Formats: sequence, C-alpha cells, structure tokens
Amino acid sequence: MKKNIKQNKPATPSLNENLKIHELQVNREDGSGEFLTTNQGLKINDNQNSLKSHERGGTLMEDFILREKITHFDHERIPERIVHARGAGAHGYFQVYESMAKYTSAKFLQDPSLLTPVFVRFSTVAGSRGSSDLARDARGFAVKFYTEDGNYDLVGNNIPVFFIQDAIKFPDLIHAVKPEPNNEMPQAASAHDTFWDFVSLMPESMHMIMWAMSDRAIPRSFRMMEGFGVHTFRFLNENGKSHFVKFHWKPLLGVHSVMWDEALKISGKDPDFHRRDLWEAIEKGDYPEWELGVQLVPEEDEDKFDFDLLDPTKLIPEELVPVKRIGKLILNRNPDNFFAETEQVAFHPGHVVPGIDFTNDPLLQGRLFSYTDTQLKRLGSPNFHEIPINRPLNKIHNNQRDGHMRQMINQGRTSYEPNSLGEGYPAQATAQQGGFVSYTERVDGNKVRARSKSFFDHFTQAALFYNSQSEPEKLHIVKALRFELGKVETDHIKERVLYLLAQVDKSLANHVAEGLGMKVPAKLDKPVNQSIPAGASVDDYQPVAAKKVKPSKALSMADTIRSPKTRKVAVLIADGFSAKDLTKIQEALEAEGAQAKLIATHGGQIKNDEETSVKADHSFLTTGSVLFDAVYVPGGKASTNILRKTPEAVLFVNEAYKHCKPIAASGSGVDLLQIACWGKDKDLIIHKEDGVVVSETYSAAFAKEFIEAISAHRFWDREKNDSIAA
Ligand code: HDE
Repeated sequence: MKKNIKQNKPATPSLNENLKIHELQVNREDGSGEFLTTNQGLKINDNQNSLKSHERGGTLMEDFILREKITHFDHERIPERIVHARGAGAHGYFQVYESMAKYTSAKFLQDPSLLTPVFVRFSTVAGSRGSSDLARDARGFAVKFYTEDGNYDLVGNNIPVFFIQDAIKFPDLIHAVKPEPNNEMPQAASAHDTFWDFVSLMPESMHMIMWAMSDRAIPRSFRMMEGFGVHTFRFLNENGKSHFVKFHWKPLLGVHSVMWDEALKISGKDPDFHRRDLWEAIEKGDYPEWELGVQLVPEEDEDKFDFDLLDPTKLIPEELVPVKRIGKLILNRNPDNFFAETEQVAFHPGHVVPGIDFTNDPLLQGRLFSYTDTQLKRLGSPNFHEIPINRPLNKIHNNQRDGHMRQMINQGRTSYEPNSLGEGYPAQATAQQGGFVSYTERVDGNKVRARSKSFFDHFTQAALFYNSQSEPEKLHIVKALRFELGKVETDHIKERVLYLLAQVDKSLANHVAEGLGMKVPAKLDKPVNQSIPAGASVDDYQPVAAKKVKPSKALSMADTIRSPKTRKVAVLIADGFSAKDLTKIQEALEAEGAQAKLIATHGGQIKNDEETSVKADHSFLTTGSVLFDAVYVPGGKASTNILRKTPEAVLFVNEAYKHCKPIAASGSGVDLLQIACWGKDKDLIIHKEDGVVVSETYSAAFAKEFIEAISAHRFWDREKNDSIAA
C-alpha cells in the first residue's frame, strides 16, 4: 500500500484550479491597516465610551453605535447542534489513485490528477459545545467534498455500526444518552441510568455497545482514528449498473487510543486535547492523512451474507469483502474562523453527486430528512447554502427565491419552469449532461410499520467484534463496562445489560458482573425486543445468543500501523541537566518526525551543565504526563537531584508508567525512574522491562530503542501490574 501512496504523491494544491476557485468564493477580512467602522461603513471615532448626557450622566438612547454593537453581540450565538455539538474542522483535499469509472460516474473519483477540496469536521456526539474532547463516545467524521458536480457529503463516524436500526428511535437514543432531563447531569457521558435503561431494552444496540466500550471511543487523536460511512450506499456507473458500497477512512498514522484513566485526566488538564492536536499538527506541517477505502458488493450478491446489508448495526467483515483503497485525503489548512467555518458548516448525507446513491437502510432514510431540517433550525434560513463554507464550487441555477438573508441577486423575470420568457432556462439536465438520476430500484410490497426478520441477529457481530480483540483490548472493554454500569444506580437495569452481554459472550458478562458484585441473570422477566414484525409473536423475537464466528483481524487495533511520527515526548529537566543528552535526543526525535517538549520545575530559562540555558516549554504546573506520548529524563546529577524531590516530576513519570507509555532515561536520569516506577530499591539498569529504556550513558543505540518504543505506542503488559499507584 505504501508504494501506492508514493506513486500517487499529490501535486501542490496551489496548482489546482478547483482549490483556487474555492478560495475565491470565501469572503475574508482581517481589518489590518483599516479604521473601525459600523456595519453601515461609518468610521468610528470613539470605541471606549458610550454617548452620555454629560461625563457622569446617563447613556443616551441616541447612541446608535453602542446599540448596534451590543445588539450584534446579543445575537452572536446560534443553537448548537443537537448532536455532534462539539467539533473541530480543517480544510484539505482529496485525490483518487485511479479511475473508479467502472463502478461510479462520480467525477471526483475518476481523475487521478484532480484535487478535490474538502472540509472535514470531527466531533463527539453527546456532549455540549463546551464539553471535553475525551468523553467516551463515538466520533463524527464528516467530510464535505467540493466537487465540480456539486457538494458531496460523507457524514460518517469512527465506528462502522450504529446503536439503532430505524430512524424513529434516534430521538429516544439521544434523549437517553444526553444529560438526564430533571437535573441536566451528567455532561458528555453515557455512564448513567437513562442511557443503559434504553440500551438494555434495545438488544440491537449490543454491537455498537461493544465498539463504544472499546478503546475506539477514546482516540489518541482525530488523526489516529478510522472513519466509516456506516450505511451501505450505492455506486452507479454511467450505464446505471449498481454496486453496494461501504466507505472507510484508514489513517496513515494507524489507529491508536488512550487509556480510560488518562482520558479522565486529560479532560481536566486539557479538555481541548483533540482539537489542539489537530490544529497544532496542521500548523506544524504534519498534515493528517487518510486513505479512502471501499468495500464493493455487486447488486446481485445482496443476499449472499448472513446479515442484511441494509442493517446499520452490521458491518461487512473485511475477510469477506476486502477494503480497496482508492484515494487519499490530506488536511493541510486550519480554518481562519471557527464560527464561520466549523460551526456553520452544514453537512447532509443527502448531498450527493451523480454516481453515488442511497439504499433503503431505514436509518439512512431518516437521516435524509433530518439534516436539512436541523440546518434550518440552527442556521435560521433556507439560504444556509450561501454561507461561504457551504457554497458549492459550481454555480447554482434554480428558481428558488428570497428567504432570510438572501445573498444572491437573481436577475430576470422568470422564476418558474417551464417558461418561454426565459427561453426555458435554467433547464433540466439529462444523465449524459450530468443530471442526477436516482437508481431505478424495483419496490414491491405491503406498506407496513415493521422491521425485516433479516435484522434480528443482534449478537453475532457483537461477539465477532469482542472475540476479534486482543487480550488488552478485551480487558479495556470489561473495565469500561464496569465503570459505566458502576455509575448506574438501578439494579434491574444492570441486570438486563448483564443478560444481554451474556448473549454476546458469557465470560465477558461474568467478568463485568464480578466487578459489579452481581450475578448474570439466567433469564429476564419481561421481553426486551420492542420492534417485531406485525402479527408476529414476541417469543419468536427474544434474544438469540451469538452464533460462532471466526475473528476478524481488522476489528482489532493491535495490528495497526506504528510510527514515531508526530509523537510528543516530554523531556523532564531542572537546572543542571545534561546539555549533550538533550541536544542528542532532540535531534534523534526530530529525525524521526517526533518532537521533544521541555518540562521543567519552573518556567523561563533552565540552566544546563555547560553554563548555558534553554527555555522550558512548560512547567509541571501547566501540563501533565497524560498530554504526552512518552517521557525522557536526561542525565545531569544536579537536575535529577531536584527532580527526585519534586513530587510533580515523580507523579509525571509514575503516571506515564501506569499508562503503559514508553519511558527512557540516561545517566543519572535513571534515578528519577527508580523512585517513580517501582520504588527506590529497584536497579533499573539490571531490571529490563519492555518500554522502559535506560542507559548509563546516552548512545545512538539507546535512542533507537526508545524511538522503537515510541512507535509501539503502549506496553499493555504493564497494565497487569495492579500495584502501580498513580
Ligand atoms: Fe447524525 N445528525 N443522525 N448520524 N450526524 C447530525 O445534523 C441524525 C447518524 C453524524 O460535523 C445532525 O447538522 C439522525 C449516523 C455526524 O456537522 C442531525 C440519525 C451517523 C454529524 C443528525 C443520525 C451520523 C451528525 C445534528 C438517525 C454516522 C455531525 C447537527 C436516523 C454515519 C456533522 C447536524 C457535523 C449530525 C441527525 C444518525 C453522523 C440532528 C436523525 C448513523 C458526523 O441532523
């Protein structure tokens, strides 16, 4: 795959016409060198004082400048998104590797020399706009492609399945997970009664629950998570031939997560952790990259699977249908203005281009209604498409007119079709002229409120996911469930969840029950399935335990890409540290694309052992080890003596150790590790442990070993050592 990436190294974006056009469409203003004005263009003479009857007098109604300024301020907020309120966005471009014309007539998927501009917004689902990035939650991964045929939005998540099968349950799901309505607690958390009450009555949620309780729900970075279109969509080629398609985004830095204890602490130390990480990586030129993957299923193979392609609680195992990587997404520009771009961007799964179409997935069908409706509420006008971030590259021509905040000045007499006064324009386009033609799907049946029987195996894929996890990943799922259910106050809810977990995997249910001090119930008093086909018996639709399935490697993060690139290493120093050790590690890390940050006992300049000094990036007060990927303690007796007596320094290393991170020390730096990792007596030079790299003197081999450890991300074996306190 690497070869593929190199061969298709994208041209400089500034050469691409599309990118230029998009730039021109956006209004920008930075006020530099200009006078302050009112919104009517009047120059302002005094922006410090309101107009008063005299110096100590009352403010005059006449002060139109004050009134304009304050009125605008009062109206600055728009409703936050009902879901996915907290997010961060970035601009970039997409480039296809080779023409996909065999499968789709979508032009942006045909020409490898074309760079299609994109805007991507990552988000959490449940929390409010001001909540922490590190909540246990699915992440939104919404991509707007500005194609020459109009905007295409791929509005996906970092988890390939969803909690529910039918859109009619979405308000219930979201009401259940949001803070409880009587006291508005807890914020951005699923660990509470109403969520688990709902889930325990909806066995179809079990597959997504496995993912949401796994480390996928606490990513290390937006840059290190996968994305999925979730639903099955259609590709249509120019002959109208249809293939079912599942979309994937594969991150080129691999898929990595943090530990739950870390997530909780990051939420306190830096609730903007993911947002900052994305911003800083782009500013530094470490552009995040993903490959777009597709799983293609010919129309005639629809019934070849033992699950329904239309069921959004199911994925297609990569062993059954491999993911074909067809192009690359690169994010290379931060937004200029959060509100104008990230907040006002309006995604909609119904924004498609010729060559891409929908299926009857009942969740997708409901989404096709919801997104425009939500934009009308949030952005307040049917003209939301005129906001710069939402404008397509190509020009819009239609007879839609007027409405709040209309920007376009439509000319001419005719605003209807057909017309002869306007010579029939704007006119319909045939398929050959690029007109969108829906797939001609044969539909035949009774109008019913019901669910297909093919949607009722709720546990097999949940078990597939669980059994495809590595041992540490399984342990994290058990711990997550113990945490979440441990926060639930109502016993019968916990019992119902345990019962459902037992249908997925008995040992999983038993482990969780043990942590809760409960027993897994053998059966439930009341049926849990709410949705059964009309006229069917409830008994026929009781949970049926998972079928036996082969594990799928792609579902585990254990086998992912590992690289030191963009990793942040904390270097702990105090006055007297070894200048040589620091310079060498900085060079070694930089050569591998990682970066060193200097954390010291105080801010400002820190003296080294050569009578010069360096500026600290942080003092222990303004940061924490949870914000770094690895820790290095250089030599320098004076420095280490101070660090050993600095509780924050000891805690820093201790937490990194507890969180299974790579740690290194050279020379007297080892002294700090001795206290922080195992207590004073252990001789680290003799005691070798994976991920703890120590050396009496700095050497190239030592640096190499440390960098390999950084690539490994975590050393989960350490987690088994329960006696580590932090
Ligand atoms: Fe969304 N979803 N959703 N959703 N969704 C919204 O639209 C909705 C679903 C997803 O960064 C809202 O503009 C319904 C699945 C993302 O701006 C709203 C249903 C998936 C984003 C809405 C779903 C998603 C949203 C709120 C069930 C993964 C953020 C604000 C039928 C494939 C986009 C907005 C951004 C946002 C409705 C289910 C992904 C209310 C009714 C499944 C990434 O329209």
